[in-house]
Amino acid sequence: MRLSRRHPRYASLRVRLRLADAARRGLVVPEGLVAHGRGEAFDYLLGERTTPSARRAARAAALWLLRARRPVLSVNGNVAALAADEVAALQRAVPGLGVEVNLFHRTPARARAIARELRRAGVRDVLGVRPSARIPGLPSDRAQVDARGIAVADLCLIPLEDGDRAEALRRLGKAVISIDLNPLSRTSRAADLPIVDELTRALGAIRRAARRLGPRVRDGRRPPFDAPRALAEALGAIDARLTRAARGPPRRSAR
Ligand code: PTJ
Repeated sequence: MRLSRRHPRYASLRVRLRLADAARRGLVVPEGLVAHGRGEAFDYLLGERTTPSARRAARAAALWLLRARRPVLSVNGNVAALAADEVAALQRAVPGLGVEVNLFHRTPARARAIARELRRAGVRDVLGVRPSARIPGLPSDRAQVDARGIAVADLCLIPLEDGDRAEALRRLGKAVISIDLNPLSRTSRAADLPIVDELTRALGAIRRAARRLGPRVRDGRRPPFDAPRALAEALGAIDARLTRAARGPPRRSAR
């Protein structure tokens, strides 16, 4: 299908094409397309841009990642399809960042295809293709993890995650950074550091912040982050947009 650059929703249509193509290649499950639609709806309400609050969260996330002993980024089908290049770039900016395939709808073939996509983009040492440990108390396939990755991580960066696993990771004492456009989701609410922003924008913002901070900030404690405030600010941004829209289009002055 050919898309016109002049279409007012060109950027969004391009992303949809990319996801649909990834679904045909078996990277993304049909449920992933539905999840994307939910994300798009929240992005629309947020104004399809990174809010100042999300930018602050991304900067804090960069510092947490640089100071972690063993940080791991969890990758599912949607993340591989939309952001494989950004994942590779973030791994370059955060030395020691593990990248692990972790799937809700897991088949060995799908895990291998996602790992291939990540390697093609330049990700080094992809974990999770052959899971070797389990997160206790989780019934879904997302419990299957890599003994060298999420199982031993002190910090997990979890984009487009489900609430059950976010909560299970926290119960294990791991620090959790989420990327989720829905500030009301259980994942956003469970995270120690929720980033309410679109996946590729958020990964890019974290990478740029990590590059600016550089390795000199490595030593030191993780500074506290006010997660309830970040979520309230995201809801406030949505509220402000809806309130403006409800007032109707700006009146033309009668001159
Ligand atoms: O590849 P698999 O098998 O691991 O499955 C992946 C999906 C996404 C299907 C699975 O994790 C799932 O069902 O996720 P949920 O529970 O629907 O949650 C996805 C969350 O991500 C929702 O809150 C969406 O609003 C949000 N979301 C969707 N697309 C984006 C997003 N957040 C940020 N950026 C996006 N592009």
